[in-house]
Amino acid sequence: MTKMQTRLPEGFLWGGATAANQFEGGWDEAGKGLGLIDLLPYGEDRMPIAKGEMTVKACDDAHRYPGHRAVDFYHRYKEDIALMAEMGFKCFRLSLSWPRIFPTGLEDEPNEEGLAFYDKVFDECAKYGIEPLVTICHFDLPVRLLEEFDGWKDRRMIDAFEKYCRAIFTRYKDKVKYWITFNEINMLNHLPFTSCGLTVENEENPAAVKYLCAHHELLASAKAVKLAHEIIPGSQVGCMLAGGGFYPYTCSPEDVWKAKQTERDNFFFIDVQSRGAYPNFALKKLEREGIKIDWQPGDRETLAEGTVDFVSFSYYCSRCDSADPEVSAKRAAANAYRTVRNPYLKASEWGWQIDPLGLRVAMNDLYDRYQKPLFIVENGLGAKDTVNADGSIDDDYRIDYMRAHISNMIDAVAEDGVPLLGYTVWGPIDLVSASTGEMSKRYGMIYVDQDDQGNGTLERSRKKSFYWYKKVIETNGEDLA
Ligand code: BGP
Repeated sequence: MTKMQTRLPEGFLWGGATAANQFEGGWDEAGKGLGLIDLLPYGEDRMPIAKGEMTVKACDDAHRYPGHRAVDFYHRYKEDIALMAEMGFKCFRLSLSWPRIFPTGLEDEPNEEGLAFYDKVFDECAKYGIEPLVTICHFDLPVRLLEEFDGWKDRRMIDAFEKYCRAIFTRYKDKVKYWITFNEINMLNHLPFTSCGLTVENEENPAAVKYLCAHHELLASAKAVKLAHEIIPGSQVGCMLAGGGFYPYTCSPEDVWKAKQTERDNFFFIDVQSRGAYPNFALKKLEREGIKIDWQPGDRETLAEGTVDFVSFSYYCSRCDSADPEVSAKRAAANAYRTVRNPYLKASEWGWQIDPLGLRVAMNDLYDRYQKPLFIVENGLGAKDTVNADGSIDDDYRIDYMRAHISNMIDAVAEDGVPLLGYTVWGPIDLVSASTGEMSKRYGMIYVDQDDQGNGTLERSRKKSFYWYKKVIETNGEDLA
């Protein structure tokens, strides 16, 4: 009989998570090409573009692009990784910028300067014993591929992605063991441009095009898993879900059924990545909606051969669903897509509803469904911080949020037996918000001096939560006080 874990296991991967475009800056340095996310401006056009409702092809002078400088990890990686090490990080989740490595995506050979940058980052991590967890594609791809192939609509994207994967697996095989193929793959349904470069503005049937892109991404993901296992023996590759369960608004069977359907739609893509085949409910749904998947010979085998080793997810909030149109109309913000407001929950300043127990629910649901180890790769509170006269920052609200979530996470592991590889807080060093492009929506335990207009020294300073998280890591989650 296997011994049930009573607390978090030894070697639990505590850390923090970032994404290239929100963190690195250096957007046109050392041969880097233009990435789709470089086109996302600050201001009122950001959301329509992210949702694919407004077409953009290039940057212009009328907009400001906060991702171009982001918070300059590109030049400050040594200082930043030293700060993470000081907090005791065991793991640093970062994404690679595809256009830094293949500037247009069409080259035969990768950009050596781009590869060399991440070598330096990984070597710096190794110095402190920090395990990198690498997202291969976090809302990113070379803009040239959009022009050439119309992005993920075209099957040739799979080859472009495979070429990119081969280059990074080969180069970093001795430095990176943990990989994630696509960040929040289900975001494709909600933010199609941010997620995969898809503009639905002029599409007759947006849903059909989304599923076409998803099919290609799922094949690309499966090929990447197989390739990683071939090139890097012992590597672990995960899928990634924008997580958080859907509660029925009431116990009426109609509400329960509605919530179940929404939740299954949410799981669709990671069902494929975890189990190696399209789930029946999705096949039936597509059939009902008259959407044909472009199955080519070998596709089914590719999916079956490329199932992931672990299931990773972000968790900021739970969601709610109702069959009643009147209730459905009362919506709250919830990480990119709005949800029925849950009257039992309080919300963050940005309206995301706070539900620590929901994390335990989500972990149990995911483990029950997939029976694979989980990895919480994003969690945290986006909040405004005030800098005191002496430079200190008392972010007790952030500590409270993290304490409550970590406590539920430990219960899921220790009381429910859910295997969990690690926990990486989103944006441990303040970075640019994906949804709003703001700096003032801060997740960090390390403050970055920059405002929403891009003014500031970019200097880093430790918040109160820095010392709190350090202690949590030191005690492997025993001391959450
Ligand atoms: C997730 C994304 C991240 C991150 C986070 C917080 O959806 O994977 O890139 O930004 O949400 O969202 P926001 O920055 O909009 O507050």
